[in-house]
Amino acid sequence: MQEIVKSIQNIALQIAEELKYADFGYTDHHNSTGDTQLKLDVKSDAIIEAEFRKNPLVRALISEEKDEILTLREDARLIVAYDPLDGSSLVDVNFAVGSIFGIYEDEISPTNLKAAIYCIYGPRLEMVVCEDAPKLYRLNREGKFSFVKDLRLQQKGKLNATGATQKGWSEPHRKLVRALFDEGYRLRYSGAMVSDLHQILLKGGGLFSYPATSDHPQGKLRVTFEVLPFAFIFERAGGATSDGANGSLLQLKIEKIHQSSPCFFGSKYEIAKMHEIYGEKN
Ligand code: AHM
Ligand code: MG
Repeated sequence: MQEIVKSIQNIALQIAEELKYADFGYTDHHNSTGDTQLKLDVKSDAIIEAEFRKNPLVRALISEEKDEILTLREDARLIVAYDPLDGSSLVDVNFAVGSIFGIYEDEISPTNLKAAIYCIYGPRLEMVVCEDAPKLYRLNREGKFSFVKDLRLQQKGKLNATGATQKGWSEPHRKLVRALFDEGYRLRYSGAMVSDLHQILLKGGGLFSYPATSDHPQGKLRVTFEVLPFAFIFERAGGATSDGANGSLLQLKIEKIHQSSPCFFGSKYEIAKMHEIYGEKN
């Protein structure tokens, strides 16, 4: 996995540089989810593809910005699924954004997920690498990523981050959000899942949810390169996850590379609370 981490470090340095100076206007193209691609989405995708083309361990790439799986070589085992620039529509307002990577062996399924890595481009350049447990690294003055600490969630947090338009929320979701605020939770939601989940991990707990809504019953966030990598990290940090109906996100079945799922990531307390409220007869 060290070779993959090295490739992602090179990627992070290049994308961070682009973010500082490049044009962040729109292209004339849409990706498979229907979003208009920003020049920075396309540029970040190209940086990642070029870097993994040099890595002999990578067989194929699945990207938010590519309609199909891209095979690089047949004699390797790893498939890297990635969101090149999560939260890219927030670059114009200068918020922190990120890149997310799921490293799968042989095929795309939760049990074949061997590592999850994300980079966050904020005031500092940071990277979380998770195989057995998530570890935080930060770029130092010498231009190297140095280890900062292990990330561990407490049983219960204080933050509540929930996405999608409220007019499309279900009754159980409204109740859950209300219940957490009534317990004293604070609202935190930037609109970039990397930043919002990073905040919950670093502050020790809380709930991030992107629920099913009336207009998007399968939610918005994509399973292979957004939901599963973060589910892997949260569960290995001592937290829990759910799709809102069947339990852990790490039990999802993958049918299409761009499929989405409702998703909940948190400490154990908030996920239990979610099951309690979603399970009630309404
Ligand atoms: P993106 O990958 O096109 O940037 O979209 C994903 C983002 C997530 O980072 C974030 O949690 C969500 O979309 C925000 O959506 P909404 O504004 O509907 O809450
Ligand atoms: Mg994204």
